[in-house]
Amino acid sequence: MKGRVIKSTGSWYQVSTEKGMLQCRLRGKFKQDDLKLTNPVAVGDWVLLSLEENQETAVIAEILPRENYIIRKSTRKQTFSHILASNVDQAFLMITLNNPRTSLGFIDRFLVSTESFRIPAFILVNKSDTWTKDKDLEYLEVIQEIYAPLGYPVLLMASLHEENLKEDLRPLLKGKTTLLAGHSGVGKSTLLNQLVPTASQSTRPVSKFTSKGVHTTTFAEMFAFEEHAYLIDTPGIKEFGILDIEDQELSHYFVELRKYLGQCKYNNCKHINEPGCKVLEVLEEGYIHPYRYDSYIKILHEEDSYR
Ligand SMILES: Nc1nc2c(ncn2[C@@H]2O[C@H](COP(=O)(O)OP(=O)(O)O)[C@@H](O)[C@H]2O)c(=O)[nH]1
Ligand SMILES: [Mg+2]
Ligand SMILES: [Zn+2]
Repeated sequence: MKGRVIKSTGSWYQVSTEKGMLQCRLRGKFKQDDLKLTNPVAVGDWVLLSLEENQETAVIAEILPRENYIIRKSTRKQTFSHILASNVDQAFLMITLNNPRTSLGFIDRFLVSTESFRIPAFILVNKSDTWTKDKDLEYLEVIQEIYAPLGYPVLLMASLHEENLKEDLRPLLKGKTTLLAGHSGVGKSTLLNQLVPTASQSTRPVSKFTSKGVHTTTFAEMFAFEEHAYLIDTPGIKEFGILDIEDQELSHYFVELRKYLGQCKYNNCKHINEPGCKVLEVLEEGYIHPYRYDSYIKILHEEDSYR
């Protein structure tokens, strides 16, 4: 029997099948290609099951090949990664402009991880009701100026207050599995509760003292928005992992750099300071945003084990 993992709570997995929801577990160890993972089975995985004798629970016999996946660094083991979700059709990155401000570096790391699988990404700028200062609006302008022209739609919202979000987002969500990601406290669960009232995901105020949201969602979980449309709520993420990307490959995942690849003098150009580098040339001419180039260089210089 085939099913899709919609929730994991450590040792048990909730799997949606044609016979309804089944509690499933793993038997033995799974071989995980070359990935060093802290979770063998991820939300979004398609799996093959065999029913146990009681007919009420099942064993996951096989994980079907993943079309794509989004990972983050394990919080416990430095060189390990944790698959947040797999087999997603598109990703919503929710961000906020203040308390706390989502950094451009964080956005760019996320976009590298979605681009590596060509997963379409949207940027949801939430809590629009709190934008009172010039510096919020200036930051918003920078975000719109950078990402919209690259093909990442920038949507503004106030998930706590808007009534029509469900209708507004319905055309985007239809027929797709959508990953909802972002720092803790930005309002992901609040949005999810608007879209899927039965989800009743717990939400919690951002702490006044630290401006850091308290973790209320500990595991990713998938919810049906309507038939064939799913949303995956993820726990707040500090950093995304970028796995197995070679130096020369990284620029493939910056859409605006990708355009110029093959035009540098050296075919192994990393676009740092090489002579005849096309990327540096167009950066100079203003065709690449300096903040994006900055992110590129920062990710390039990170330790391999962190990528
Ligand atoms: N002012 C304002 N607060 C919001 C909005 N959306 C969510 N919040 C609040 O932000 C806090 C964190 O929300 P939550 O959905 O738990 O964030 P999550 O960690 O991303 O799931 C809660 O106190 C929400 O009520 C919004 O649009 N405006
Ligand atoms: Mg949450
Ligand atoms: Zn170059």
